[in-house]
Amino acid sequence: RNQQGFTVFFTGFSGSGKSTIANALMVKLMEMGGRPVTLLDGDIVRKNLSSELGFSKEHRDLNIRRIGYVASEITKNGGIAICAPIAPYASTRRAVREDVEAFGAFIEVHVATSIEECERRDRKGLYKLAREGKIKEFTGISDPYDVPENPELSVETENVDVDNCAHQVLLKLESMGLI
Ligand code: GGZ
Repeated sequence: RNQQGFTVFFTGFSGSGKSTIANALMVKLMEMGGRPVTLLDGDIVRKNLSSELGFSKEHRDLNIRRIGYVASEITKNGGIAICAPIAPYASTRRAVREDVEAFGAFIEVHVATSIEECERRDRKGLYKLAREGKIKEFTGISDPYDVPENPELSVETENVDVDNCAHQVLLKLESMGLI
């Protein structure tokens, strides 16, 4: 039985469904028992680890590197880390991958829900504020997002429900021999 630690790293727009899928995945992995599961969700990390940071490239990179450091420690100790930040920069995602792969597996999951759909949903009203210029540097509206080129998995929540997305991640982990 494989006891190697690993990190599942979700990336995608605000409102793409990252947190919801990450939570569903966490529940499924916890139900399986065995290794401890730690969720590093975007807004929770920003509240607890990165409260002084904004959304410039420098600050986003710092935020993501902190998440990567914590995930790599969890992975090193044989645990499961689930991360769900936007992580818009490919180079930063690559750096985190390298940090984690020193100790275990890294599974990048692109939550590829389109910006049009995220803006249409606008669950928190942030896209409206971004369009009005009341939030600056908003990812997908006035700030860049590098589309992942070689993620281990790509899912979307326009035509597929959250539970199905989480199940796809489980299948990928199984095929990689991690669970
Ligand atoms: C993007 C922003 C911004 C800007 C505030 N751009 O839906 P949310 O609200 O809960 O998710 C978004 C969250 C993004 O934080 P992350 O730590 O995931 O971003 S990054 O990985 O780039 O560091 C959104 C909210 O914070 N938010 N301002 N300008 N999202």
